[in-house]
Amino acid sequence: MRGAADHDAVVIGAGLAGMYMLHRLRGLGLSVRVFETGEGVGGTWYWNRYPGARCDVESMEYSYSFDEDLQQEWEWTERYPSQPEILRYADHVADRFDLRRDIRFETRVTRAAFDESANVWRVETDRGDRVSATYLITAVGCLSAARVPAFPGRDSFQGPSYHTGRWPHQGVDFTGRRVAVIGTGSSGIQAIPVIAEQAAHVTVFQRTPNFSVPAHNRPMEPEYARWVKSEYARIRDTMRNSANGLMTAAGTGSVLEDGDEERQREFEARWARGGVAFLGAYGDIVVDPEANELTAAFVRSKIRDIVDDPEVADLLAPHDHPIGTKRICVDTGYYATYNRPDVTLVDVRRDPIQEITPAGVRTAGGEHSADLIVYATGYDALTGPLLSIDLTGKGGLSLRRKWEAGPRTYLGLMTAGFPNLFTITGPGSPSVLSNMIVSIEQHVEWIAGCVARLRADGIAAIDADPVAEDAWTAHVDEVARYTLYPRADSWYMGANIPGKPRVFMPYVGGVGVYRQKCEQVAADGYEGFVLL
Ligand code: N01
Repeated sequence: MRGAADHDAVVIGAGLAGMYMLHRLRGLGLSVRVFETGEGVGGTWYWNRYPGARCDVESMEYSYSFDEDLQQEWEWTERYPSQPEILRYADHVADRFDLRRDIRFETRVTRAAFDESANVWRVETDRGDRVSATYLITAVGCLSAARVPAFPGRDSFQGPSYHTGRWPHQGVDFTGRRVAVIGTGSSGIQAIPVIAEQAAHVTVFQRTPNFSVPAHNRPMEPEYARWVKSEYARIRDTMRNSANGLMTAAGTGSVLEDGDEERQREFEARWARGGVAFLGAYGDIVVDPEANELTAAFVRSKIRDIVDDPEVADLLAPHDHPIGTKRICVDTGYYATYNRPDVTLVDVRRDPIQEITPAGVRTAGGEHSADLIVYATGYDALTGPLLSIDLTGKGGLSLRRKWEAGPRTYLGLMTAGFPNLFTITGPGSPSVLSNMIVSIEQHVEWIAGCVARLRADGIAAIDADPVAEDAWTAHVDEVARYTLYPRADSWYMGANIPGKPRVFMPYVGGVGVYRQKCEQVAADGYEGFVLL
């Protein structure tokens, strides 16, 4: 079947998606080459080694389900897995399934072009590889294109500076140092309390306050782990068919149906339990503005309760976006950190950053000296990692050109004009709105099923039908508009990147609904795709 290609498939990325894709394709008897920029496997969990880095999905749910022995044998030590523990898990999976022999590390794919005459992808890397493959599968992650804003004078800073998503492997010693942290998204909110414990002083530069709920992390309770393992078949099934890939069902009632006391009780109970499930209290929190405001008001009241200085509490309380429309943060002691005498909050909306100087950060109000700068400034999300590769499809069509006005995909799996190119958790799929590993497994299994079918039927290539793609892209937009999501200047909307089209990129229709749609499409002979 391979014809003239060097490999049946090239997979870009050896994070949790690329690793499983390799395993599945091998299972079909395919020859696979994986290219990975890092020195090791793990993707997000390889790069994000900043202090406090931890997944906000619980350990028992943030793990592969494809291998029964693996899910029974692996022991998680905490309710939420820390970055080092997830990286150990990724390494274990790589060893267990002997994945490394097909992965070329420290190698970035720079270009890939579809050769119509041979129906193959020609792939180039920064190490000079030139290989061809029948299938090209991107497993590049949704939040892997780290972004440091182009502050004037950025390179003049005399001390070290680090982006949270490109953290040095040997770690950073903050002892006795004055640290500037720019950014208060999930990464900043996790890192700030841990850095503050070590550093002499921390100055936090906040542009937009974020809503955060407590994690209440704790050691894993062995009886709980045993129970989940004994019920895994049922629990995984629930997760796969849920709205967001989690095992706790989201509420379906309305915030507005409950009286004040009942609602307060519900929010308190969720707050005490901790984690992202807070937003699952009711079904209309990210849909109905009034329901949303009542929920937001509860979190603001918690911030005021925790933070001693009312002015600082006011600065930390978000007012500019509906709760949940930017990814809700999950923290350990974040708000309480501002009660420390050695932590200062600078509101850069009122007092903007003008430049980075050799000695620190200058805002309109003056210079804030620092020995070290931490950029917790986020990512060019979803499209960024794909467009950083020079991808060319049929007729010399470049993906950058095609997506100039925003990503266009069919099911987030393929984009018309780029035959045999599959995008794991691409824009237009639930991806970042879900428990990523559930969405990764669903995509990997769908793609493997599709490839098996193409090979069995002797079909050289598959492409998205432009009509189906238009309809899906419109549907993704339509469903988002039904919610409050488009109201926020979030990275879901591309709003954090100057000049990026303002488009809601992930599919908000729910993991279970989306899975059914994908399965139906396959069962109907790949409806909406063109078989070449
Ligand atoms: O990035 P972000 P992140 N001047 O984009 C600020 C996942 N994740 O790395 O909001 C000043 O959320 C920016 O301000 P604003 C999770 O999905 C998960 O923190 O643009 N400030 C914002 O405060 C998450 O959502 C976990 O006004 C500037 C911050 O930098 C996603 O990754 C942990 C600025 C960026 O926040 C990204 O999170 C970590 C500028 N010029 C990450 N530019 C867990 O599982 C940007 N900012 C727990």
